[in-house]
Amino acid sequence: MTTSSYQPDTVVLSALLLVGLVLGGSMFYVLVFPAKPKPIVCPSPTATCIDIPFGVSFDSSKNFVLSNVTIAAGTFVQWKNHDESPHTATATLVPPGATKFDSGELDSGNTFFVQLTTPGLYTYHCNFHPMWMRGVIIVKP
Ligand SMILES: [Cu+2]
Repeated sequence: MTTSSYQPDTVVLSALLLVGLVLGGSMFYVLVFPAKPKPIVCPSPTATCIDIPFGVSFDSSKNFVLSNVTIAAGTFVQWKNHDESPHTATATLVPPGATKFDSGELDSGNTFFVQLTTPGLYTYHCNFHPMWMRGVIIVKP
């Protein structure tokens, strides 16, 4: 009478362990370092760039550059903060059915972009300097 016992193959076990480590490691990486949206290529046929100029935090004669743009529906608008102070691009009015965008605090050198698909008139301002940092975006169908 013979007894057969199951002898796990150490190669298979090692391979499984390795796969587990790789999967676990990549999950860890994804959880700890979530992907940030990359700045889009700007300007391009599908993206309009708006600068937040240096000094706009204390110079009320400055504003978003350009502060009034017209774009095609489905294209992108990207803001870049060239100032030393944080600013925001925060929608104050959007067409019916559109979602209000808000960059949140945009620190020096950072960018924020939106894709606007609903035609109509959008207005936005900077939450920190709403008296003079005001912009308009017209989205054409
Ligand atoms: Cu501001």
